[in-house]
Amino acid sequence: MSEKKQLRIGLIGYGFMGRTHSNAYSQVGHFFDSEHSVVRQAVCGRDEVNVKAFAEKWSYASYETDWRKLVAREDIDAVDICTPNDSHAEIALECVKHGKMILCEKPLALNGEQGEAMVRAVEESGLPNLVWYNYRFLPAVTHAKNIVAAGELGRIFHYRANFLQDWTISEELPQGGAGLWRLDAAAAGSGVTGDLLAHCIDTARWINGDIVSVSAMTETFIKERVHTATGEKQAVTIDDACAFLARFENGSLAIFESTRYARGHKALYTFEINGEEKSLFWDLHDLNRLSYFDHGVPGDRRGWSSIHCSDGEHPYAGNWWVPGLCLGYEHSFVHELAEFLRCLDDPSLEKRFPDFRHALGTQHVCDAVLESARSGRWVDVKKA
Ligand code: SOE
Repeated sequence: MSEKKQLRIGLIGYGFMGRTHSNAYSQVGHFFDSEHSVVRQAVCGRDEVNVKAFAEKWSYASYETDWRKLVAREDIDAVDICTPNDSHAEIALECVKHGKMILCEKPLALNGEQGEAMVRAVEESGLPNLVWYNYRFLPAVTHAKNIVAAGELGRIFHYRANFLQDWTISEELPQGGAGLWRLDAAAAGSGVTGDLLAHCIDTARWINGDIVSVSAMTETFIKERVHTATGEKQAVTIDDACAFLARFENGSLAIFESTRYARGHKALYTFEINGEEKSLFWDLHDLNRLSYFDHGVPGDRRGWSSIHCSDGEHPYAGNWWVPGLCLGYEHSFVHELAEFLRCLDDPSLEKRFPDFRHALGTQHVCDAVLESARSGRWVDVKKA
């Protein structure tokens, strides 16, 4: 048996995202070839009973209750930051000091200023780095990217995306604490803009290029919620909903919308792109399908078709089961990790995953969106 290089992971934070990443660590070696084997070396969380139970359930070799200890450990090669957004920058900068590669949950940081410091640090160190914008790596989404990159759509006119949820409509829902930190701007940075629109923006920039300017509106529908830290009602400082118009560098126009108040929608992420020759549409609730319209087909046969991206020729699909069988949400994380390993094996290869600098570009769009909503004006997006 050939000796593989080990990539020993230290995971900090083990909530919902900790589980998706741990699943990727456990699966990737079974389905993707690499010179590296991923080792679940340690997991870190403040509650010893819970973190120990997580380590056992997900086969981590050890656990820590102090993240600084984990980052300093000699037997850790890469740190996965799965904590709330307000700690990403501090942990990432500490990782750089200790020479650790970093895999960071999205969004990169609370804002562009923090993001810039993170990018400077990782780029000066030369350490490999990744941000978990996972949706890019679903076969149908990567297929859309490849079709657009091949120039098949011709001139692109429009991009539109939505990410709709409904889980915060109740006034009784508190803000802050485990599971609910996304409702507290101090921990999250923003509401739907950084949490949900950041995904839409990442995919859009990847497929359709840079966004140059935005005009946004936001709303906070529930003005006060009990904070779990104090037990008192406090002002809600996140955006509950956000919609914005955007101009892309390629001249196309966009409209983006996100809310946690779209009753009936749990995670309806959709995007559509309209070109002169073709249009594409994708829907997270039917994630294996890419809807495809080709104006080149004779008029009497022309119409939207639905490509089930599960054939051996579709991105990533051939690494899994036999043609026609479905993949799910969790596979997107496995694919992103596989792309990271591919570049670790051969750093001269072109990166197909978002690194800190790509994620900073998305962070700058989010900042511009929030500034536009505050000022009521169009705002130019800073380049990353
Ligand atoms: C919020 O509900 C959330 O879990 C986001 O934080 C994730 O990034 C998104 O993929 C699903 O929704």
